[in-house]
Amino acid sequence: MVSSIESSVGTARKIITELPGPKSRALHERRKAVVSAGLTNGFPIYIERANGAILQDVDGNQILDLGSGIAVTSIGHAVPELIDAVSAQVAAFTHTCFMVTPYESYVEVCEELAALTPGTHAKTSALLNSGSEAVENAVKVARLATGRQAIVVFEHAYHGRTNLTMALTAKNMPYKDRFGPFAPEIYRVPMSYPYRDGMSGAEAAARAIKIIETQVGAKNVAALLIEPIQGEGGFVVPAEGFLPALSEWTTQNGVVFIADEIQSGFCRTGDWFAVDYEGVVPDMVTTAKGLAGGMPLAAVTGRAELMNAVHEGGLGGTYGGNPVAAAAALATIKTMRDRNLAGRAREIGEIVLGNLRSLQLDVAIIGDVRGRGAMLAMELVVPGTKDPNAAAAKAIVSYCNQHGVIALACGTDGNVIRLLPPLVITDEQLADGLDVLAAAVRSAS
Ligand code: PLZ
Repeated sequence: MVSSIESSVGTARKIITELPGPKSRALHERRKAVVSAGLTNGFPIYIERANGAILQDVDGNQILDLGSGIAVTSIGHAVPELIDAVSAQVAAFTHTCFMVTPYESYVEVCEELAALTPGTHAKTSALLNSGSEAVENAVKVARLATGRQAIVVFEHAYHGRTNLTMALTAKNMPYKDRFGPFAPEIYRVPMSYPYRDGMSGAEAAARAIKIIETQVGAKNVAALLIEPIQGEGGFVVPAEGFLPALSEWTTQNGVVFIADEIQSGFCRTGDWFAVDYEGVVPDMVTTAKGLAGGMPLAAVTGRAELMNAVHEGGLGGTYGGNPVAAAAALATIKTMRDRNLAGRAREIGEIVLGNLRSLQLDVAIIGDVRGRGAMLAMELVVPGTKDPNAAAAKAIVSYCNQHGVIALACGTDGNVIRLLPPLVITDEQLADGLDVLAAAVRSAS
């Protein structure tokens, strides 16, 4: 078994060169000649191998990963179950195209999705390659099944970078600027953002619904698409009651409620899905990222009557549900179940929220600390105000990187630091990362 080869990656952060080191810097020069300048690297250290929550770069530095490749490697790096499942599948066959000749693992992944996503109704899925593609397909199906066109999205939303999903995404720079024209029939309404709007969930839902009803018309709306906890837009956790109220309104009005759980799903928030927290049952769920432990796989899972309304051949793609990615997903889900990673996410949440809240008492730049499970953030402000402090976020990320910790910024105003550690991170690793983060915050204050 490939997994029995012992990893050479240690379990602690260890910095042996300046960062990025000489080999990374040389690779970065090579990159510039051949990789589009449109792609940036938050932290240009080149990775050679990884294990658990530690990345090892080409210069031999060991970096603590508090980002999981943007919420993807939730089960950690180089997990034996995943290595074995993927290796065995590569040896068996790598591709047939599910639309040509099917295979069992595709069906098994869809069975897992039907069982794990909220609600006991009959559900079917389509497997795709990326989160953006899953969102695109959810919108296609919702429009076809309802015979309506309008799609309602929220302020600060992020749903992808393809043409349709750029239109669904809120933020102009860097995602949309000069890439238009964008797809029509997309309407944006205010999100519940307790730190900034001070509204209850019910009030914020009423505000959004009023805008939909007066400016779009309920009967024109095919779907309401929402991240139950927003990701790129700033880890905005809506006030309690917001999601249930919207869900109820969609049910009353024949609107498809689509939960985009691409970042928040698969144990990240301490449940299989973020909507589980308030018992909301979406009509459709989009998933990707954490689903397959790093292999590219995404899915739309929805009520069978919606998903099956599509004519034969209406959904598909060459690689969607690729056998290697499907094997990775099955190993990932099993690992999450066996190791109770949802429970571990809740523990991580308690540790980190407690830590950041006490730090907040000491410094003036942390306006808000929020999150659930292992999807955690602090929003940085100019002291004494609520004005976004993107400079502080930038300084904190850079300090963390210089000290061998990956932390990511996000937010419409770029002023939020988010933590998305692998759920297998140890208490020691987490404490180490939080120490570096606290030093970074103090140095930026
Ligand atoms: N929906 C909620 O978080 C991807 C994007 C990073 P893809 N988020 C990371 C970047 O700058 O491109 C995401 C998400 C939510 C959809 C997507 C899109 O998923 O797999 O990146 O297409």
